[in-house]
Amino acid sequence: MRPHSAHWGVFSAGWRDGALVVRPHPGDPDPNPLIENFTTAIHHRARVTTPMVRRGWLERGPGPDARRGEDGFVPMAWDEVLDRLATELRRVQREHGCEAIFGGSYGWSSAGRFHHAQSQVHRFLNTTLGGYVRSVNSYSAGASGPMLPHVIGTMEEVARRNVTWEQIVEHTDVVLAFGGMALKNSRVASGGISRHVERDSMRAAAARGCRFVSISPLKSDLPEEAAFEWLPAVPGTDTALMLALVHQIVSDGAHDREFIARCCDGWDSFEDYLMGRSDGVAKSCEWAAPICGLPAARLKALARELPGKRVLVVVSHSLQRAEHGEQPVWMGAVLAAALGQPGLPGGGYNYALGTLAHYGKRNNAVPTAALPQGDNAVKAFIPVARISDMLLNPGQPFDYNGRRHTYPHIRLAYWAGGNPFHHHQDLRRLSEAFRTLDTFVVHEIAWTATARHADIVLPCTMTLEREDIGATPTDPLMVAMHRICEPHGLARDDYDIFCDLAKRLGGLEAFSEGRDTRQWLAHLYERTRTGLESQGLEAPDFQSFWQRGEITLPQRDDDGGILRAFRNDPDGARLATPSGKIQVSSPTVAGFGYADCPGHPAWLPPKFAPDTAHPLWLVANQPHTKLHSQLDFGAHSQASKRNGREVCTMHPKAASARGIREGDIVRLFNEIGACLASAHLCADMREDVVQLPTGAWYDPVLDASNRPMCAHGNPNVLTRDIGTSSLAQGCAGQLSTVQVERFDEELPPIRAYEPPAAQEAC
Ligand SMILES: Nc1nc2c(c(=O)[nH]1)N[C@H]1C(S)=C(S)[C@@H](COP(=O)(O)OP(=O)(O)OC[C@H]3O[C@@H](n4cnc5c(=O)[nH]c(N)nc54)[C@H](O)[C@@H]3O)O[C@H]1N2
Ligand SMILES: Nc1nc2c(c(=O)[nH]1)N[C@H]1C(S)=C(S)[C@@H](COP(=O)(O)OP(=O)(O)OC[C@H]3O[C@@H](n4cnc5c(=O)[nH]c(N)nc54)[C@H](O)[C@@H]3O)O[C@H]1N2
Ligand SMILES: [Mo]
Repeated sequence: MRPHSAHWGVFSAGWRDGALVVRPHPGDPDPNPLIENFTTAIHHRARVTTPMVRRGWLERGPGPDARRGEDGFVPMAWDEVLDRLATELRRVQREHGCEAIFGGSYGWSSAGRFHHAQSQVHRFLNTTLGGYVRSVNSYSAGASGPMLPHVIGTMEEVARRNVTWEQIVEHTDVVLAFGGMALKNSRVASGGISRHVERDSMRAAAARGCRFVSISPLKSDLPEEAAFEWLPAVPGTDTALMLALVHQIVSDGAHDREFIARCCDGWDSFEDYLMGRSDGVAKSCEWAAPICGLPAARLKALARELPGKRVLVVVSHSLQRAEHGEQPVWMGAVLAAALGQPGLPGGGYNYALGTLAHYGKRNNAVPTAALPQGDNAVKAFIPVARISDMLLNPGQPFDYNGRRHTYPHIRLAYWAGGNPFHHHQDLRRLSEAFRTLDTFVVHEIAWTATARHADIVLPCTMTLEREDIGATPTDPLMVAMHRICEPHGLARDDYDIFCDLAKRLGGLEAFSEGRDTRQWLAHLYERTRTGLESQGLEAPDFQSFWQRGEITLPQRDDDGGILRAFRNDPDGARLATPSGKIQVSSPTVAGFGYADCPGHPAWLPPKFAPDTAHPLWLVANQPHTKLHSQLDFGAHSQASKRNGREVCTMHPKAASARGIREGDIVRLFNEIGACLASAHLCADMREDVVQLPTGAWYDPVLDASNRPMCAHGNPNVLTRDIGTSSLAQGCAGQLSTVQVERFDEELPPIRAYEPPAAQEAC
């Protein structure tokens, strides 16, 4: 057994009687079952075994093509495919400049820090061609990333260097968890996670008397260990609920005036809005109750339990992955400020705590490995979730964070380490968008829908087939990720593919700096070693680290980050906002003049809410059996499917009104698209919600009436490709509106994992 690491846990792996066996790290108190997905994935038929070129591209050359996604593929030897790709990269650069190359290439790829595919592709494009059109922000935090710095501080500070689980166990009286804190989510961290502490921390806090309140459409968003109270609010209405709590607290005169005067800016104009002095609508509990679908008395009672307590407000990533997603992120900070809590141990506002294992943790006191990406000479960029808009609207303007920009005209897109047919919305529109390209290049381990839409598919190794370093700044264990098996088929490391391409483009030295993989690992490890050495700690050399398989890094004191420092000394440790204080209102944001993101947090009713045609909310959240779409074909993910389909969960009353029983195959649909799923009935959820997680591989087919649908259950055929607002333009894929009906036609087979048959060129 040898050590290895994934975004979902540290483990060791080896072969027993011809089968791959994985064992969680012995120090992990609550291991993540997702590691089981590896056991059957490694040689699965869905793996890409050889370089492939789309037949239409080969026969007619680069150019827009409606057959992308449906065409056949021709296998090609590595040397020939890399020659052709190098020639095409040069052509695009010569004819259109690097502004025509999209290398934004979003995606999580795998945990090793050297083979981090996004860093590899960015470094390659920077060092060999001079740059590429990039993307900013993430699908995780598309709205909060740009919003939080206007209000309180960067995402990193507010999410990652703030309240710890240790503080919650010791100090917190009430955790208000908007969007819950589901263990399925906090089991994951990019770069790896060695100890899953969330379950035990919640249990210990609850045992001490800490009260957890989960505001979420699904009861399953907090574990039993938290012994929580559940407020099943209507999706997308958290801002109204928070406004009502603050309205009640202010009406009772229970807000912390001293903290507000000392640490906040712009309270008065917000209070005018809150109390209805500026718009004639008091944001009272009676006002919010019908919006949120909760009794006013319950909201009032909750508001009255908060003043004087150590209260922690948590807003999950999911809340901001929706129309007007900026508002709950801002309002969460204002709620905590009204209670005077920011900066207190275990109190205040910790955006996103519980949504990933990065948050609620101490930070390492030494740096960990990261591959430098080089300099990008191209200035053009897009907010990451505007990919289809960019490809479909070259030359058109778009708003972002107070400025107006223009979409570049992209001819070539280069993707490594991500699956846009997992992460993006309105997948049929995305298909159309990729068809506008001259050339689409994808490095993949498996035949995802993204690979199927590519012109050039290059098979890359998966993590178990190569050596790497697993590390993240919020986990003390740095892991020597040993190779567990040989590459599948002709797969090669992303790094080696880029080296061979760089050589053809005359940029090998700049890209590789003359190092092979082992030499890079030793080079990247050196930063950590010197960090240890400079603190007088044991600083093993690379060979010793590699032989030991892991090393435990020192961590910083639990000092409460910028918010504690600011609370203790508002003048000396000003926040990085324009006023140096918490911006309850923001003249900067008001100055942008966006109707969809005004100058203080506000309730903005969604444009897309349930109606008679689509009466149910769709909650398209993270899957509990995999990370995104990764290893969807693996054992653990497959075991949760029924009839090969993804499972959607709905309330028994919503089901019986539609003649749907447990296990029936249903069709979910709206004006965007449709998909099949197997229905699971559950009373612990709102009646007006159907939940279908992301992650099932896109499997487009036509039904008996020739209407397109996904046979497998990918919810992104149902989500709208709209930005959260003109400010952040983030992904709004968490919520949609749908109708559901029993599907009585003959079931189409699932073909998502069948590789395209190798064809001969004509
Ligand atoms: N409707 C809806 N949509 C969502 C969300 C939602 O809540 N609702 N959530 C969003 C969020 S938060 C996120 S982060 C995104 C996630 O979206 P992605 O990060 O794009 O999803 P992954 O499935 O992790 O994609 C990683 C891909 O990299 C491949 N890969 C793995 N290792 C390697 C490697 O070493 N090299 C290369 N070249 N490839 C590799 C995997 O096979 C996989 O296809 O989805 C977003 N989409
Ligand atoms: N197992 C697993 N864990 C993961 C991931 C994964 O793919 N698989 N992905 C990881 C990544 S990249 C990220 S960014 C995080 C994402 O973290 P999140 O985005 O927070 O995770 P989700 O599961 O999408 O959403 C959490 C819960 O929010 C609730 N919710 C949805 N809409 C609303 C709303 O309007 N109001 C309220 N109050 N609640 C709402 C849903 O019931 C949902 O279960 O998860 C990480 N963890
Ligand atoms: Mo994410």
